[in-house]
Amino acid sequence: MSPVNLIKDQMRVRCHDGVLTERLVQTPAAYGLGRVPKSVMPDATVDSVCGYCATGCSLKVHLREGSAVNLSGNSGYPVNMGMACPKGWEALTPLSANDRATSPMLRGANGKLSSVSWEEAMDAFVGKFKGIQSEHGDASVAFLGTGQIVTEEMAFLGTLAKFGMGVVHGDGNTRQCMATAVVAYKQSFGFDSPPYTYQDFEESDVLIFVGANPCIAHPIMWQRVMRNQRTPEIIVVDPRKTETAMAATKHLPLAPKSDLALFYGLANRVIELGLIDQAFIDAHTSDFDAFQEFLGDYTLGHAAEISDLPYDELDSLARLIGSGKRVSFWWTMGVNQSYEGVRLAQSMINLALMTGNIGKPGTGANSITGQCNAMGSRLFSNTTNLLGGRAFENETDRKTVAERTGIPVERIPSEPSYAYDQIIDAIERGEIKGLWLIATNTAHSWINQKRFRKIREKLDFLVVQDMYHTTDSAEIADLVLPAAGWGEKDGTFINSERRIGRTRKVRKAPGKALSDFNIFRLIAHHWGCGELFAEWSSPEAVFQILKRLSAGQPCDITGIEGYDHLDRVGGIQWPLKRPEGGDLRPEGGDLRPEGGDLKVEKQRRLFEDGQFYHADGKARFLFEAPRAMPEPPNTEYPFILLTGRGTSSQWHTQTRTSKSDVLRKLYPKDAYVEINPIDAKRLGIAPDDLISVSSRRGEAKVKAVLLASVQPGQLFMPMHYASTNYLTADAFDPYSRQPSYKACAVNVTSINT
Ligand SMILES: Nc1nc2c(c(=O)[nH]1)N[C@H]1C(S)=C(S)[C@@H](COP(=O)(O)OP(=O)(O)OC[C@H]3O[C@@H](n4cnc5c(=O)[nH]c(N)nc54)[C@H](O)[C@@H]3O)O[C@H]1N2
Ligand SMILES: Nc1nc2c(c(=O)[nH]1)N[C@H]1C(S)=C(S)[C@@H](COP(=O)(O)OP(=O)(O)OC[C@H]3O[C@@H](n4cnc5c(=O)[nH]c(N)nc54)[C@H](O)[C@@H]3O)O[C@H]1N2
Ligand code: SF4
Ligand SMILES: [Mo]
Repeated sequence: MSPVNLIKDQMRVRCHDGVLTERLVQTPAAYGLGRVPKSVMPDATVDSVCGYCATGCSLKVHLREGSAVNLSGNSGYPVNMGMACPKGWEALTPLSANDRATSPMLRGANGKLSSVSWEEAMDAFVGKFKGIQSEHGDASVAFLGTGQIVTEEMAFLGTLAKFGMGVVHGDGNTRQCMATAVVAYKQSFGFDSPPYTYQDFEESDVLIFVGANPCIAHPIMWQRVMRNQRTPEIIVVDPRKTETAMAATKHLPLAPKSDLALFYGLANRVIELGLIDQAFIDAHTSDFDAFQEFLGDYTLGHAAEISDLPYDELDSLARLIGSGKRVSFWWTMGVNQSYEGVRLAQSMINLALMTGNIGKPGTGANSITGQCNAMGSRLFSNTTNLLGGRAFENETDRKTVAERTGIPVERIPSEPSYAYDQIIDAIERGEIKGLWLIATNTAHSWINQKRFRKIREKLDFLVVQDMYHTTDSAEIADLVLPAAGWGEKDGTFINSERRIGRTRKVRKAPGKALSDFNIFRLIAHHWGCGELFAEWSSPEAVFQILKRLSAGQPCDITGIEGYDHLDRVGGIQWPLKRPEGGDLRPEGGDLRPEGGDLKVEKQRRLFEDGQFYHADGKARFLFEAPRAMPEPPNTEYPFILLTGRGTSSQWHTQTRTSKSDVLRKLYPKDAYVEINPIDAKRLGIAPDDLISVSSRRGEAKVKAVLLASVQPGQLFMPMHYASTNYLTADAFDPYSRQPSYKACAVNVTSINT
């Protein structure tokens, strides 16, 4: 049995319906995890939020003489209740890998990277970037950040680069991931505000997962679904029969990219059946009439035809959505990573609004976030939003930020940043000449790698700040800055349900590696703008600045005292406003004194009062005709390539997860493509054959895995192997500029014969 099948079978056994309460990952011993030799028995324990996915599980890290020796799930935390997935259990292992970057490295005259001191590294960083700026203007240096460092570091990076170094354009890998949800929520609700709390997984009657595979990508969220005692209907909308689809009560294997027509057809049918919540629509939304008129052309019959799904099944779904039961929509990358992702996300938001499924237990139009701190990046990275969800173009916003940071307002750019793809295009045009990558591996994860590699040649100076010197991006850098990783530094993450949790230093970083925070301090000093950041002395000091910046915004967290408060109550969801008068006294049921201490309710959802963040307090219906697929299959490239997560043990570009012996046993070593057995037979492809997958941009030679879970005419390749993005096409959502990673046309040929 191939490793892929082995993992899938384990999944099937553990999460098939009928065993709803069984836990997927409750037996770490089966993986050989959590064991410690007697000689290193721990003498203390601290809690720290996991640094992989946005679920935000809390781990108990066991220490000996101040250094981590092993870890286990934290049963007292309201997110994971003691559970953790294999990546979490193995979180400490990648820290000891022998390819850690332990010293700065500079590319010398011989073309090779070699170790230099921090002094030399800073001279090169400042010398090169200032040189480029003086020749080509301040905006000729850009940065690309991440959703995987602590919020305090993200805020420091964005503020240092933009207010300190004069950089105008900076974006992050969250563009690849969350931009669609951000724009959809902003337009519909008036602020980027995922409304749910994880308790909603347990309190919903109907859970509709769209383009989301939580069994693999968010295994502990899936465990929360398994705890639902209401015998829920679980519907998975995904072209593939994923692990989650197998575990659901209903799988709708729609034609790829037919979702928008599908959801418009469902909305049309809900109206036709008279199942809307007119009172909610009248009181809390605007533009419903225009939406209703628009829907005229999008009948359920049309939806069935475009999506290739049976009319009767869709009719039942429309009736279920309008049944008055608690219905929740959950979406991830199958929605966000689309050339029409924003309108697609809004088509689900529209359905939730018109049936009154928002602001109540078990409801919501809910974007699941990806990386451990995607939400921190969305609010505080100072990339496309000015700190705290504000706008660079808005003078009042700039003044507020200047007042609250003490940084002169003239230093705040008044134009918004280019998006990731626009930064890449600007490099191609010769407009951007210096690029700084922080905790992201662009040379593997960005779309259309062949083009990116060519464009890289146009850069005068590429700096990569990473834990490892062996990543695809570090290998093509001019300067590598060695960074501490998760577990080697302090700060906070914001998880998918808006919960701010603490992550901790439990080990010393190797060699001369420094926390990103300290690297930013060093750069500020050498750049000559250190005095602007005098108050930015530690992560906790920055947390206090962020609190100030959040005041009055929907993400107001002025009611959180500090790190100790987060520890005491098990993470805190935003918003938590400081009561008028300055004292942390009870307000609106959020803060309750209990035994003298302040206690925060463990689960809070947004919009319980029906008030949204637009000036009129109403949510908006947004809609638009579906667009044509940018690269539909044709006779030369007859397959649609879907990409995404392969197993729960692989993380993105694998710089961390490939370092664990245990995790490596849980996924296939070599790149592979999943192909339907009917197509394989027609093309003479046998299991494990090496085959060629080619697109208009490049070719990948990968192993064939024959699985009926992909439909004929479609292929699936995990993103964890570098070859995948040599095939993908640069197409983007026009509003969010998020790449459409999940649809390009490819051809398949057998190369064994
Ligand atoms: N183990 C593991 N967990 C992870 C990650 C990881 O790398 N490894 N990464 C984290 C991050 S950053 C993210 S963003 C999340 C991603 O989490 P998910 O979005 O759940 O994962 P993906 O596999 O990228 O995509 C989900 C599904 O979208 C489907 N899809 C493709 N095209 C369409 C379409 O047209 N319509 C519909 N309805 N579905 C479609 C794919 O078949 C796939 O099953 O996972 C997070 N968790
Ligand atoms: N084809 C295809 N491509 C995709 C996707 C897809 O579904 N299909 N998904 C997209 C999505 S949703 C995402 S989020 C991206 C992810 O893409 P990337 O962000 O490029 O992926 P990672 O492997 O997580 O890269 C993080 C890098 O940061 C380093 N690192 C980890 N911790 C730290 C730290 O604390 N400090 C520093 N300085 N470095 C650190 C790691 O070693 C690693 O090199 O990929 C996108 N690419
Ligand atoms: S589910 Fe996500 S947060 Fe929880 S242990 Fe696994 S990777 Fe970490
Ligand atoms: Mo992501």
